[in-house]
Amino acid sequence: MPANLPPQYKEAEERYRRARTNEEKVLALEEMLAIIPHHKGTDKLIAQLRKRLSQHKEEAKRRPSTSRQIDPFVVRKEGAAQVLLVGLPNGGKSQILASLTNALPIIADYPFTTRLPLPGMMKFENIQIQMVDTPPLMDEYAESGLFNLIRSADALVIVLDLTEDCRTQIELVLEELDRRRIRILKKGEEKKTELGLFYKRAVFAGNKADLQVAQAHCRKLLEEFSAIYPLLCISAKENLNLDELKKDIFGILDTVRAYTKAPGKPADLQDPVILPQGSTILDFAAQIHKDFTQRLKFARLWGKEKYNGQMVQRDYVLKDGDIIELHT
Ligand SMILES: Nc1nc2c(ncn2[C@@H]2O[C@H](COP(=O)(O)OP(=O)(O)O)[C@@H](O)[C@H]2O)c(=O)[nH]1
Ligand SMILES: [Mg+2]
Repeated sequence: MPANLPPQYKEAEERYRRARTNEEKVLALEEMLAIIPHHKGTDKLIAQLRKRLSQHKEEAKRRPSTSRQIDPFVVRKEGAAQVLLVGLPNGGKSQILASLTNALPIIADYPFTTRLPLPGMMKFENIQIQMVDTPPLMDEYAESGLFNLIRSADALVIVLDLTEDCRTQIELVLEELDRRRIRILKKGEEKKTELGLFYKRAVFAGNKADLQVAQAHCRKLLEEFSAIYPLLCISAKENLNLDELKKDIFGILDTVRAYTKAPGKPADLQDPVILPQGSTILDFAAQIHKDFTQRLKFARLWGKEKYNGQMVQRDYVLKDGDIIELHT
């Protein structure tokens, strides 16, 4: 075994040793091959790894993992919404997850460090949003699982690398999504339901804004695209604009937060009821208690702009921040 292999290699090798399925072994081996330095001393090892990789791939084809096994590309939704970090390799998706949540992804400057989705919870004001780090869009191994995950997500953060031209990256990403019948909605565009097509809202985040080379690309990105998509430049490493990013993420979720209030008592603003935009007082009541939908007579409302305890009917459409007193 050649000396001075990087620690990441050792970690991947450990994952390989512990892997129980062929799929897991393939992932670990590909990672090892991506990390291993190429020189005379490693030639033999690389050849061995390649051979083993093709054996495991063959094996995996012949004996696909049984259905009992848990699919790592299915991420159970938690919190108010599930938002995916997607993009090309090295944009900083994993770094963004690390900066926004408590999750501990592997972050490194070689491509394909992230092979499986990894969730983490992000606090935004009084709610928790689930952020999910994902493998890059052109990862063949991840392909079908990844695009299924994207189809079921509530929204996306499309991560761009500001050290390179962003228009090219945007075109590539949109093309990859489009090939899988996933369309990104433009600003102001209504959510559509069309057979066989998946419409998603997304924030475009140009990352690495801390770097000097990023400045010109950031300006160009804002100039060209900010009229079309929600967009901003951030630095996940230096915590630049991350609060703005959180706001933008909440903004594309198409959800409202409403609060219950008992007569004569203040509302509990720590515990919102989270509903899709367009929800009514009746939808709100149904969330609080099944019976309320039958028994509800009217509601009083305290909103941001007007309605000082004003009476509203069951079909009143909620706005973010509404406080509601239900009367039965
Ligand atoms: N300067 C700078 N580098 C970053 C930033 N975010 C990530 N990186 C670096 O970019 C490389 C790729 O990051 P990673 O999160 O693994 O990218 P991923 O492939 O999209 O998950 C790593 O070397 C990171 O340290 C940032 O905000 N600023
Ligand atoms: Mg990554």
